[in-house]
Amino acid sequence: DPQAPEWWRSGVVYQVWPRSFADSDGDGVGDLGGVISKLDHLERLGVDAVWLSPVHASPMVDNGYDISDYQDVAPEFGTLAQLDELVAQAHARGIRVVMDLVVNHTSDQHAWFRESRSSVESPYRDFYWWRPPREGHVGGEPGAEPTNWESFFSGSTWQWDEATGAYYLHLFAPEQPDLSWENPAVRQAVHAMMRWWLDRGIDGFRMDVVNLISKRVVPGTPGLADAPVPPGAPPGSYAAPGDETFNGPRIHELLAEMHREVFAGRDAGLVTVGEMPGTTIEHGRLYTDPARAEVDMIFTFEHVDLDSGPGGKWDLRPLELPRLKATLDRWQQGLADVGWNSLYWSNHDQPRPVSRFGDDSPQHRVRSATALATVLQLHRGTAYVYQGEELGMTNAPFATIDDFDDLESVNHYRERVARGDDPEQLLAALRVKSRDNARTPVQWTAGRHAGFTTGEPWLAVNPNHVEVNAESQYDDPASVFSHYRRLIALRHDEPVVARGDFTLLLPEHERLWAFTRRADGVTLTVLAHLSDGELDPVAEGVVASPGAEVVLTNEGTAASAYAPLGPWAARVLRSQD
Ligand code: TEU
Repeated sequence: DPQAPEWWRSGVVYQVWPRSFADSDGDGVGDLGGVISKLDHLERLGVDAVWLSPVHASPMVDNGYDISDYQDVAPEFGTLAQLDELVAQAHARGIRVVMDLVVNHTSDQHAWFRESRSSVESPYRDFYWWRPPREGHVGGEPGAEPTNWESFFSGSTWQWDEATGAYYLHLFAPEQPDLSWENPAVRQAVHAMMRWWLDRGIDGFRMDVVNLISKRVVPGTPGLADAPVPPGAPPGSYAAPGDETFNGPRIHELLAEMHREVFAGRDAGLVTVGEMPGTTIEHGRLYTDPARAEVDMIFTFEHVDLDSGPGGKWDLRPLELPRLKATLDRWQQGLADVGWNSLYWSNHDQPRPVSRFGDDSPQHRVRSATALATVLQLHRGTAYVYQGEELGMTNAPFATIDDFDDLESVNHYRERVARGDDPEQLLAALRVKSRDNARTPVQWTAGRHAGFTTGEPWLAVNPNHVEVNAESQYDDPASVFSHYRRLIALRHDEPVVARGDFTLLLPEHERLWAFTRRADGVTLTVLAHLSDGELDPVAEGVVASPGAEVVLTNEGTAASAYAPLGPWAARVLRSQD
């Protein structure tokens, strides 16, 4: 029921990354007109809400995650009036609209930062983290940075600013200075901005890296501590901060305050989801416990870190199915009695799931995309679908470094090549993990530029749009799109999906992902064979329950409940006590 206050428990949120969704004016960049023009697609899919990645005014150093005006729309995306129209048209179809909230940092072009950097006397000075050089060092020289922290986007997190002779903190790009949430004026300004958006009619926020807003301040100057340097790292290297910035000492207080100041007393249907890398189950329970009133749910990262080694995201590791199952299972158990999970395979920062967790060869692409969707969405939690995932879009065939756009990829490549690493090996890792894989234009048709734009797309369209596109999938019951549609309908219609307990079966099995969901005498059994070949579930140890009926499958003609599973087959069984 879309009117229910907690619609999101059985609901599905569709993420639009506007730059690559649909272009309505032929400039090669997706825009709000494009989103409006595709509301039919979303309605047909059956999603409950859209999460719109940032469309705010921005110099686009990090594709909109660097906001220069929180209360305006970037001209390449459209106007505030169009955003209002999108909200109205979405609401008319029963689809809610969730905005991105990027307030760990602003753009360096935001008025607050321009003011802040202009003078040490500025009333905005303490909106950001300004610090003197390390004692005994000269500002701007290597090693003089206030801490040894390494930025998410390579290099130091500290930028020397000649004008006032101080460093400012940026956990991401230098053009993304971190706001100081220690300053009550920052908090009040952000809360006011959030209320302004809710008054405009939006339905909630996805909060960008919101668990980074409380930095661990230790008494004394500069008040921030070095991160531990991994053993064997050359002296003077930067180190990724951990407890110094993630889930800091005031984080729960700050989120509770935000909830009080912004959400209390408003429409119970509003939804909040905090993006929270580096979060433990213990913190996850605190963040999402309704009694604490912080956020409704969080995005965690453990399951998308399993194919990385100790060297971080570019240090490729093979993915082992038992570890993936165990990770999701731990979160299911951890947030079973309090709290709530978000379920996602992909977003604009992650490679395409069918290429990463499935098999994107022509032979297995459709089956593996649908098997993965089935498994994920029948866990307990709110399900997220990232644009193109519902079409089975794959990673892109990037040939050279010039084919990449994202600053994370490009900075990493440059820094490592300069250090003497092998360019071919670096490229191999970028092809697997670059965020650009998720950012190629959505494939609407088999035609020119996949129907994304009538102009020249800002990032090349994947040539496989000839086979993989929306138009060819709508009326094909065997398509990825049709399967997502049935799956979303099942989530809505079957209360056990939101309410039921979760039991993982055969946790050590390397090819079978099987679990049950149970509530009110109803049991759903999910069986997914995540590999080529054939698998007999009963022979592998699944106990057949009498009277189980197949309610969803990606196998085409319905097999019997416990028949052997073909390559990448997924089957959902329902039985009643
Ligand atoms: O991402 C934050 C984050 O922790 C990661 O997703 C990170 O950017 C990525 O894994 C690097 O490998 C959020 C946004 O989703 C991302 O697009 C922004 O670049 C980032 O914050 C800064 O705003």
